[in-house]
Amino acid sequence: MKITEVRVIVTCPGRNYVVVKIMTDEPGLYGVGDATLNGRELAVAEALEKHLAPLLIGRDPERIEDIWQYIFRGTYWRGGPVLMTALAGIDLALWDIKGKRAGLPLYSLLGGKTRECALCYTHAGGKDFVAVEDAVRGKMERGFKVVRAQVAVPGNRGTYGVEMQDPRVGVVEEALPALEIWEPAPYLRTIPRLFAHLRDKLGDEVELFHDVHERLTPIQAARLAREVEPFHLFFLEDPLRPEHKESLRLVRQHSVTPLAMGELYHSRYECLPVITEQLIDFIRCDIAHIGGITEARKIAAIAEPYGVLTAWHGPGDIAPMTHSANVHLDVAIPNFGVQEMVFFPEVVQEVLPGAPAYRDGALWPNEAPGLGCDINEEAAKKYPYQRAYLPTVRRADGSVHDW
Ligand code: KDG
Ligand code: MG
Repeated sequence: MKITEVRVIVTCPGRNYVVVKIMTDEPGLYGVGDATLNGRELAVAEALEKHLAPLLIGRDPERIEDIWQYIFRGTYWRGGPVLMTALAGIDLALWDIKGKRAGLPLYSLLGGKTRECALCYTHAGGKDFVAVEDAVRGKMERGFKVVRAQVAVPGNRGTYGVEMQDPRVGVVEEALPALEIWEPAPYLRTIPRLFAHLRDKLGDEVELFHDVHERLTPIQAARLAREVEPFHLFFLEDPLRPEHKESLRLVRQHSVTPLAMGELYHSRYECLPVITEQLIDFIRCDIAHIGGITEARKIAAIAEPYGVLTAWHGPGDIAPMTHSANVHLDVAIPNFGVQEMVFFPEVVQEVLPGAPAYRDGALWPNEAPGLGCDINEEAAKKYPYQRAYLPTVRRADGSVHDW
Protein backbone atom coordinates (compact mmCIF):
# COMPACT_ATOMS: atom_id res chain seq x y z
CA MET A 1 0.00 0.00 0.00
CA LYS A 2 1.21 3.52 -0.78
CA ILE A 3 0.30 7.09 0.13
CA THR A 4 -0.84 8.81 -3.05
CA GLU A 5 -1.95 12.24 -1.84
CA VAL A 6 -1.97 14.39 1.28
CA ARG A 7 -4.72 17.00 1.45
CA VAL A 8 -4.48 19.82 3.96
CA ILE A 9 -7.87 21.41 4.53
CA VAL A 10 -8.34 24.56 6.59
CA THR A 11 -11.94 25.27 7.51
CA CYS A 12 -13.72 27.57 9.93
CA PRO A 13 -17.12 26.20 11.00
CA GLY A 14 -17.25 28.68 13.89
CA ARG A 15 -13.53 28.37 14.58
CA ASN A 16 -10.52 27.33 12.53
CA TYR A 17 -9.53 23.69 12.12
CA VAL A 18 -6.71 22.15 10.07
CA VAL A 19 -7.44 18.68 8.75
CA VAL A 20 -4.97 16.26 7.16
CA LYS A 21 -6.49 13.75 4.76
CA ILE A 22 -4.10 11.04 3.59
CA MET A 23 -5.17 9.10 0.50
CA THR A 24 -3.85 5.66 -0.42
CA ASP A 25 -3.71 3.54 -3.54
CA GLU A 26 -6.31 1.17 -2.04
CA PRO A 27 -9.64 2.26 -3.50
CA GLY A 28 -11.64 4.33 -1.01
CA LEU A 29 -9.08 3.95 1.79
CA TYR A 30 -7.98 7.21 3.42
CA GLY A 31 -7.33 8.56 6.91
CA VAL A 32 -8.16 11.88 8.54
CA GLY A 33 -6.13 13.65 11.21
CA ASP A 34 -6.27 16.93 13.11
CA ALA A 35 -3.42 19.47 12.87
CA THR A 36 -5.08 22.46 14.51
CA LEU A 37 -2.98 24.94 16.48
CA ASN A 38 -5.19 27.71 17.77
CA GLY A 39 -4.20 31.06 16.26
CA ARG A 40 -1.32 29.56 14.24
CA GLU A 41 -3.36 27.38 11.88
CA LEU A 42 -1.79 28.60 8.67
CA ALA A 43 1.76 28.06 9.92
CA VAL A 44 0.95 24.37 10.43
CA ALA A 45 -0.92 24.13 7.13
CA GLU A 46 2.09 25.58 5.28
CA ALA A 47 4.51 23.25 7.08
CA LEU A 48 2.36 20.34 6.06
CA GLU A 49 1.65 21.36 2.48
CA LYS A 50 5.01 22.73 1.49
CA HIS A 51 7.45 20.71 3.58
CA LEU A 52 6.03 17.46 4.93
CA ALA A 53 3.41 16.23 2.46
CA PRO A 54 5.96 15.74 -0.36
CA LEU A 55 7.96 13.46 1.95
CA LEU A 56 5.00 11.14 2.43
CA ILE A 57 4.04 10.38 -1.16
CA GLY A 58 4.86 6.79 -2.08
CA ARG A 59 5.47 5.66 1.52
CA ASP A 60 3.68 2.71 3.07
CA PRO A 61 1.06 4.15 5.49
CA GLU A 62 1.19 0.93 7.54
CA ARG A 63 4.65 1.96 8.80
CA ILE A 64 3.51 4.60 11.27
CA GLU A 65 6.46 4.44 13.65
CA ASP A 66 8.96 4.67 10.82
CA ILE A 67 7.18 7.65 9.26
CA TRP A 68 6.98 9.30 12.69
CA GLN A 69 10.71 8.79 13.31
CA TYR A 70 11.54 9.97 9.81
CA ILE A 71 9.62 13.23 10.21
CA PHE A 72 10.71 13.87 13.81
CA ARG A 73 14.33 12.74 13.81
CA GLY A 74 15.22 12.29 10.18
CA THR A 75 14.54 15.82 8.98
CA TYR A 76 16.80 17.64 11.51
CA TRP A 77 14.32 20.40 12.54
CA ARG A 78 12.27 18.94 15.32
CA GLY A 79 9.91 19.83 18.10
CA GLY A 80 7.92 22.95 18.89
CA PRO A 81 4.19 23.53 18.53
CA VAL A 82 4.05 23.99 14.74
CA LEU A 83 6.02 20.90 13.71
CA MET A 84 4.60 18.66 16.43
CA THR A 85 1.05 19.66 15.46
CA ALA A 86 1.81 18.95 11.81
CA LEU A 87 3.25 15.56 12.79
CA ALA A 88 0.17 14.84 14.93
CA GLY A 89 -2.09 15.46 11.94
CA ILE A 90 -0.14 12.94 9.89
CA ASP A 91 0.05 10.44 12.75
CA LEU A 92 -3.69 10.49 13.43
CA ALA A 93 -4.48 10.01 9.75
CA LEU A 94 -2.10 7.03 9.58
CA TRP A 95 -3.65 5.36 12.64
CA ASP A 96 -7.04 5.98 11.08
CA ILE A 97 -5.93 4.19 7.91
CA LYS A 98 -4.51 1.29 9.91
CA GLY A 99 -7.76 0.88 11.81
CA LYS A 100 -9.92 1.09 8.70
CA ARG A 101 -7.76 -1.44 6.89
CA ALA A 102 -7.97 -3.83 9.83
CA GLY A 103 -11.70 -3.14 10.27
CA LEU A 104 -11.03 -2.32 13.94
CA PRO A 105 -11.59 0.74 16.12
CA LEU A 106 -8.35 2.40 17.21
CA TYR A 107 -8.63 1.25 20.84
CA SER A 108 -8.45 -2.31 19.62
CA LEU A 109 -5.13 -1.65 17.86
CA LEU A 110 -3.85 -0.11 21.11
CA GLY A 111 -4.35 -3.34 23.04
CA GLY A 112 -8.10 -3.34 23.50
CA LYS A 113 -10.34 -1.88 26.16
CA THR A 114 -9.29 -1.73 29.79
CA ARG A 115 -12.51 0.18 30.54
CA GLU A 116 -15.80 0.78 28.78
CA CYS A 117 -15.76 4.57 28.74
CA ALA A 118 -13.76 7.59 29.83
CA LEU A 119 -14.80 9.68 32.83
CA CYS A 120 -14.92 13.22 31.51
CA TYR A 121 -15.10 16.80 32.70
CA THR A 122 -16.64 19.97 31.47
CA HIS A 123 -16.21 23.65 32.31
CA ALA A 124 -18.30 25.90 34.54
CA GLY A 125 -17.61 29.60 34.81
CA GLY A 126 -19.43 32.64 36.11
CA LYS A 127 -19.24 36.29 37.06
CA ASP A 128 -19.46 35.51 40.80
CA PHE A 129 -19.53 32.54 43.18
CA VAL A 130 -23.30 32.01 42.94
CA ALA A 131 -23.17 32.04 39.15
CA VAL A 132 -20.38 29.43 39.21
CA GLU A 133 -22.36 27.36 41.72
CA ASP A 134 -25.40 27.47 39.40
CA ALA A 135 -23.23 26.55 36.43
CA VAL A 136 -21.72 23.57 38.28
CA ARG A 137 -25.21 22.42 39.33
CA GLY A 138 -26.30 22.60 35.69
CA LYS A 139 -23.39 20.38 34.68
CA MET A 140 -24.13 17.93 37.49
CA GLU A 141 -27.74 17.72 36.27
CA ARG A 142 -26.36 16.68 32.87
CA GLY A 143 -24.53 13.85 34.60
CA PHE A 144 -21.04 15.32 34.98
CA LYS A 145 -19.09 14.05 37.99
CA VAL A 146 -16.03 16.23 37.42
CA VAL A 147 -16.28 19.96 36.73
CA ARG A 148 -13.69 22.67 36.18
CA ALA A 149 -14.64 25.91 37.96
CA GLN A 150 -13.45 29.39 36.94
CA VAL A 151 -14.75 32.70 38.29
CA ALA A 152 -14.37 36.34 37.26
CA VAL A 153 -11.86 38.00 39.54
CA PRO A 154 -12.92 41.41 40.89
CA GLY A 155 -10.44 44.03 39.75
CA ASN A 156 -9.23 42.01 36.79
CA ARG A 157 -10.49 42.71 33.27
CA GLY A 158 -11.60 39.51 31.62
CA THR A 159 -10.87 36.18 33.32
CA TYR A 160 -9.68 32.96 31.77
CA GLY A 161 -12.54 30.47 31.45
CA VAL A 162 -15.34 32.97 32.11
CA GLU A 163 -17.60 34.47 29.46
CA MET A 164 -16.42 37.99 28.80
CA GLN A 165 -18.60 40.42 30.73
CA ASP A 166 -16.47 43.52 30.48
CA PRO A 167 -17.51 45.30 27.27
CA ARG A 168 -13.90 46.48 26.79
CA VAL A 169 -12.65 42.90 26.67
CA GLY A 170 -12.90 41.16 23.38
CA VAL A 171 -13.28 44.42 21.48
CA VAL A 172 -10.68 43.86 18.84
CA GLU A 173 -9.60 45.89 15.89
CA GLU A 174 -9.35 44.06 12.59
CA ALA A 175 -9.36 40.69 14.33
CA LEU A 176 -6.28 41.35 16.43
CA PRO A 177 -5.94 39.75 19.86
CA ALA A 178 -8.28 40.85 22.64
CA LEU A 179 -6.63 42.17 25.81
CA GLU A 180 -7.21 41.00 29.37
CA ILE A 181 -5.80 42.67 32.48
CA TRP A 182 -4.71 40.28 35.21
CA GLU A 183 -3.30 40.85 38.70
CA PRO A 184 -2.19 37.99 40.95
CA ALA A 185 -3.24 39.48 44.31
CA PRO A 186 -7.04 39.55 43.76
CA TYR A 187 -6.81 36.23 41.93
CA LEU A 188 -5.04 34.55 44.84
CA ARG A 189 -7.60 35.94 47.28
CA THR A 190 -10.59 34.91 45.16
CA ILE A 191 -9.91 31.31 44.14
CA PRO A 192 -9.72 29.69 47.60
CA ARG A 193 -12.93 31.54 48.52
CA LEU A 194 -14.61 30.23 45.38
CA PHE A 195 -13.87 26.63 46.36
CA ALA A 196 -14.90 27.24 49.99
CA HIS A 197 -18.24 28.47 48.61
CA LEU A 198 -18.65 25.57 46.18
CA ARG A 199 -17.86 22.90 48.77
CA ASP A 200 -20.21 24.55 51.23
CA LYS A 201 -23.09 24.65 48.73
CA LEU A 202 -22.44 21.53 46.65
CA GLY A 203 -20.98 19.10 49.15
CA ASP A 204 -18.00 16.80 48.77
CA GLU A 205 -19.12 14.34 46.17
CA VAL A 206 -18.72 16.31 42.95
CA GLU A 207 -15.09 16.47 41.84
CA LEU A 208 -14.03 20.08 41.33
CA PHE A 209 -10.87 21.62 40.01
CA HIS A 210 -9.37 24.81 38.63
CA ASP A 211 -7.20 25.83 35.68
CA VAL A 212 -4.55 28.41 36.65
CA HIS A 213 -3.45 28.63 33.02
CA GLU A 214 0.26 29.04 33.77
CA ARG A 215 -0.09 32.51 35.29
CA LEU A 216 1.58 32.15 38.69
CA THR A 217 5.12 32.37 39.98
CA PRO A 218 6.34 29.30 41.89
CA ILE A 219 5.69 30.74 45.35
CA GLN A 220 2.26 32.04 44.32
CA ALA A 221 1.39 28.60 42.98
CA ALA A 222 2.56 27.01 46.23
CA ARG A 223 0.33 29.39 48.20
CA LEU A 224 -2.70 28.65 46.05
CA ALA A 225 -2.16 24.90 46.14
CA ARG A 226 -1.93 25.05 49.93
CA GLU A 227 -4.93 27.32 50.42
CA VAL A 228 -7.25 25.18 48.29
CA GLU A 229 -6.13 21.99 50.06
CA PRO A 230 -9.14 21.82 52.42
CA PHE A 231 -11.49 21.71 49.41
CA HIS A 232 -9.91 18.57 47.90
CA LEU A 233 -9.54 19.59 44.29
CA PHE A 234 -9.37 16.80 41.74
CA PHE A 235 -6.29 18.69 40.58
CA LEU A 236 -4.85 22.15 40.13
CA GLU A 237 -4.24 22.55 36.41
CA ASP A 238 -1.17 24.22 34.93
CA PRO A 239 -0.14 26.15 38.04
CA LEU A 240 3.20 27.09 36.42
CA ARG A 241 4.57 27.98 33.02
CA PRO A 242 5.83 25.02 31.02
CA GLU A 243 9.43 26.22 31.44
CA HIS A 244 9.22 26.07 35.24
CA LYS A 245 9.41 22.32 35.59
CA GLU A 246 11.82 22.24 38.50
CA SER A 247 9.68 24.80 40.37
CA LEU A 248 6.88 22.25 40.69
CA ARG A 249 8.98 20.81 43.50
CA LEU A 250 8.39 23.97 45.51
CA VAL A 251 4.64 23.67 45.00
CA ARG A 252 4.80 20.01 46.04
CA GLN A 253 6.70 20.84 49.22
CA HIS A 254 3.85 23.04 50.39
CA SER A 255 0.75 21.08 49.57
CA VAL A 256 -0.88 17.78 48.75
CA THR A 257 -3.23 19.28 46.16
CA PRO A 258 -2.79 17.06 43.08
CA LEU A 259 -1.10 18.83 40.18
CA ALA A 260 -1.78 18.52 36.46
CA MET A 261 0.53 19.88 33.75
CA GLY A 262 1.20 19.50 30.09
CA GLU A 263 -1.03 21.24 27.57
CA LEU A 264 1.95 23.36 26.52
CA TYR A 265 4.45 20.51 26.39
CA HIS A 266 5.38 19.29 22.93
CA SER A 267 7.10 15.97 23.44
CA ARG A 268 7.78 13.14 25.84
CA TYR A 269 11.13 14.75 26.67
CA GLU A 270 9.34 17.63 28.37
CA CYS A 271 7.13 15.21 30.27
CA LEU A 272 10.01 13.02 31.43
CA PRO A 273 11.40 15.02 34.38
CA VAL A 274 8.01 15.95 35.84
CA ILE A 275 6.91 12.33 35.66
CA THR A 276 10.07 10.56 36.81
CA GLU A 277 10.60 13.05 39.64
CA GLN A 278 6.94 12.67 40.59
CA LEU A 279 6.30 16.40 40.48
CA ILE A 280 2.82 15.99 39.01
CA ASP A 281 -0.14 13.65 39.36
CA PHE A 282 -1.80 14.09 35.97
CA ILE A 283 -0.13 14.51 32.59
CA ARG A 284 -2.39 16.45 30.28
CA CYS A 285 -0.62 16.91 26.96
CA ASP A 286 -2.55 17.76 23.86
CA ILE A 287 -2.37 14.79 21.50
CA ALA A 288 -2.70 17.21 18.57
CA HIS A 289 0.38 19.15 19.73
CA ILE A 290 2.78 16.40 20.73
CA GLY A 291 2.96 14.41 17.50
CA GLY A 292 -0.20 12.37 17.91
CA ILE A 293 -1.11 8.93 19.20
CA THR A 294 2.37 7.48 18.65
CA GLU A 295 3.88 9.95 21.14
CA ALA A 296 0.91 10.02 23.52
CA ARG A 297 0.94 6.29 24.14
CA LYS A 298 4.66 6.47 24.96
CA ILE A 299 4.02 9.30 27.41
CA ALA A 300 1.25 7.25 29.02
CA ALA A 301 3.59 4.27 29.27
CA ILE A 302 6.31 6.38 30.92
CA ALA A 303 3.75 7.75 33.39
CA GLU A 304 2.25 4.38 34.33
CA PRO A 305 4.94 3.05 36.70
CA TYR A 306 5.12 6.43 38.48
CA GLY A 307 1.42 6.45 39.30
CA VAL A 308 0.84 9.49 37.08
CA LEU A 309 -2.55 9.43 35.37
CA THR A 310 -3.57 10.98 32.05
CA ALA A 311 -5.89 13.91 31.47
CA TRP A 312 -5.40 14.65 27.77
CA HIS A 313 -6.25 18.19 26.73
CA GLY A 314 -9.67 18.33 25.06
CA PRO A 315 -10.75 21.92 24.30
CA GLY A 316 -12.98 23.14 21.46
CA ASP A 317 -9.99 24.46 19.54
CA ILE A 318 -8.83 21.02 18.47
CA ALA A 319 -10.88 19.02 16.00
CA PRO A 320 -13.08 15.95 16.71
CA MET A 321 -10.35 13.60 15.41
CA THR A 322 -8.16 14.48 18.37
CA HIS A 323 -11.11 14.13 20.76
CA SER A 324 -11.72 10.72 19.29
CA ALA A 325 -8.03 9.77 19.62
CA ASN A 326 -8.16 10.93 23.26
CA VAL A 327 -10.98 8.56 24.07
CA HIS A 328 -9.53 5.59 22.17
CA LEU A 329 -6.37 5.98 24.24
CA ASP A 330 -8.32 6.59 27.45
CA VAL A 331 -10.17 3.31 27.19
CA ALA A 332 -7.06 1.34 26.22
CA ILE A 333 -4.38 2.51 28.67
CA PRO A 334 -4.27 1.34 32.28
CA ASN A 335 -3.36 4.74 33.81
CA PHE A 336 -6.20 6.88 32.52
CA GLY A 337 -7.34 9.66 34.87
CA VAL A 338 -9.97 11.91 33.33
CA GLN A 339 -10.84 13.38 29.93
CA GLU A 340 -11.63 17.01 29.12
CA MET A 341 -14.52 17.34 26.66
CA VAL A 342 -16.64 19.86 24.76
CA PHE A 343 -19.97 19.59 23.01
CA PHE A 344 -19.24 20.54 19.41
CA PRO A 345 -21.81 22.83 17.76
CA GLU A 346 -23.93 21.32 15.00
CA VAL A 347 -21.98 23.09 12.27
CA VAL A 348 -18.75 21.40 13.41
CA GLN A 349 -20.51 18.05 13.48
CA GLU A 350 -21.67 18.65 9.91
CA VAL A 351 -18.16 19.43 8.64
CA LEU A 352 -16.19 17.11 10.95
CA PRO A 353 -18.46 14.24 12.05
CA GLY A 354 -17.38 11.61 14.55
CA ALA A 355 -16.69 13.30 17.92
CA PRO A 356 -17.03 10.78 20.76
CA ALA A 357 -20.49 10.47 22.27
CA TYR A 358 -21.22 11.77 25.78
CA ARG A 359 -23.39 9.77 28.17
CA ASP A 360 -23.66 9.63 31.97
CA GLY A 361 -20.59 11.69 32.79
CA ALA A 362 -18.39 9.78 30.38
CA LEU A 363 -17.23 9.70 26.77
CA TRP A 364 -17.68 6.56 24.73
CA PRO A 365 -15.25 5.60 21.99
CA ASN A 366 -16.27 5.40 18.37
CA GLU A 367 -16.86 1.78 17.41
CA ALA A 368 -16.32 2.43 13.68
CA PRO A 369 -12.95 1.30 12.27
CA GLY A 370 -10.04 3.69 12.84
CA LEU A 371 -10.80 6.97 14.58
CA GLY A 372 -14.41 6.93 13.42
CA CYS A 373 -14.16 10.52 12.17
CA ASP A 374 -14.38 12.13 8.76
CA ILE A 375 -14.39 15.44 6.92
CA ASN A 376 -17.19 16.59 4.65
CA GLU A 377 -15.04 18.45 2.15
CA GLU A 378 -17.98 20.10 0.39
CA ALA A 379 -19.34 21.44 3.67
CA ALA A 380 -15.84 22.54 4.73
CA LYS A 381 -15.61 24.76 1.64
CA LYS A 382 -18.56 26.80 2.90
CA TYR A 383 -16.48 27.93 5.89
CA PRO A 384 -13.18 29.42 4.77
CA TYR A 385 -10.39 30.31 7.19
CA GLN A 386 -10.84 33.45 9.28
CA ARG A 387 -7.96 35.04 11.10
CA ALA A 388 -8.43 34.71 14.85
CA TYR A 389 -6.21 34.96 17.91
CA LEU A 390 -6.21 33.88 21.52
CA PRO A 391 -6.58 36.87 23.85
CA THR A 392 -3.41 38.37 25.35
CA VAL A 393 -2.80 39.29 28.98
CA ARG A 394 -1.13 42.33 30.57
CA ARG A 395 -0.64 43.42 34.17
CA ALA A 396 -2.34 46.61 35.37
CA ASP A 397 0.91 48.53 34.79
CA GLY A 398 0.79 47.61 31.10
CA SER A 399 3.49 44.90 31.11
CA VAL A 400 3.00 41.63 29.27
CA HIS A 401 1.96 38.62 31.35
CA ASP A 402 1.76 34.91 30.52
CA TRP A 403 -1.50 33.80 29.05
O1 KDG B 1 -5.82 27.24 22.61
C1 KDG B 1 -5.70 27.32 23.99
C2 KDG B 1 -6.80 26.55 24.67
O2 KDG B 1 -6.86 25.25 24.18
C3 KDG B 1 -6.61 26.51 26.17
O3 KDG B 1 -6.64 27.80 26.65
C4 KDG B 1 -7.69 25.68 26.83
O4 KDG B 1 -6.50 25.68 28.90
C5 KDG B 1 -7.32 25.18 28.17
C6 KDG B 1 -8.00 23.96 28.64
O5 KDG B 1 -7.61 23.49 29.70
O6 KDG B 1 -8.90 23.49 27.96
MG1 MG C 1 -5.92 24.35 30.53
